[in-house]
Amino acid sequence: MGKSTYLTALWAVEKDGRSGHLLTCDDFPSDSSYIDGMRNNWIELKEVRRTTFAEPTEIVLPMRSSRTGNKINLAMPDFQGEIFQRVISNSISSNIDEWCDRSDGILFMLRMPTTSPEMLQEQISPKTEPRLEMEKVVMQTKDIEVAIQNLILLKYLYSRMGDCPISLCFSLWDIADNANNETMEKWVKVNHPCIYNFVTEHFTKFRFYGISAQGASYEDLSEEEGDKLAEKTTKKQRAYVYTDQLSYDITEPLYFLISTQDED
Ligand SMILES: Nc1nc2c(ncn2[C@@H]2O[C@H](COP(=O)(O)OP(=O)(O)OP(=O)(O)O)[C@@H](O)[C@H]2O)c(=O)[nH]1
Ligand SMILES: [Mg+2]
Repeated sequence: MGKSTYLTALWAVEKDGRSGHLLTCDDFPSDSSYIDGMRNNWIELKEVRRTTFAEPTEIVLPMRSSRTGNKINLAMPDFQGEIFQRVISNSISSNIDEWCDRSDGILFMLRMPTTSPEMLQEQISPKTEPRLEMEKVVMQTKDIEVAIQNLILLKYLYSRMGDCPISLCFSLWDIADNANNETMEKWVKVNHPCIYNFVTEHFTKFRFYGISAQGASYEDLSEEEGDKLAEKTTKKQRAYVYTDQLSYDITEPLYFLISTQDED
């Protein structure tokens, strides 16, 4: 969750090549109509549309490293989240396999549902109707716990791409619960130990990020909050990433994937 919004924020912030971030645009993509359309929504604090197409749309951004000046053509797919559910049900399209084969690294975007104590309470409440006719219940992909779905996806990516660099990003970070300001690595270890273990045991080059591509939730924004966000948009200080501190350089998770290639 949050893939298209992140790509949109990236384009909106880096488009003019003057951000001073690790990566910034060096030229215009050959066709920017797709991301330009979403960018307008992002600037106006409106949701980007749900991605409807099944096959990945390739977005290629010609970028430059501010460390070395090297030019880097960043190719990223935007696709409907459901595509990966096909990996889980073992019906992977050859297109996805091909994407994996020609990629240098993984930007894995996930959002884990937060389970409130009330919800748990409800599930075990004696008032809850027992599930009748159990023999008729057919297990579906959507019934698999989100953490397990993500593990299956990571396993597929690892089997296809091997030990490549990976940035594991928790999206919608502005509404995440990290009251103690733990470092991202510690937060993932404590809150999502299965994912933490899989990543650290299989990949040598990994980093964990929190990403807020919108800067805030758009729901119930007061006029004042909207004005503040608009001001941040102008200053390129709305979207941010978090590792052990907050940074407005949302190219950090991408740069991490290619940093070993970006040498003088
Ligand atoms: N609070 C908050 N909400 C966000 C953020 N990024 C995305 N969202 C919301 O999360 C929902 C999904 O975001 P998308 O960017 O469309 O997610 P996606 O991964 O592209 O989803 P599909 O294309 O449908 O697979 C939308 O309602 C967004 O408004 C964020 O940084 N903060
Ligand atoms: Mg999308």
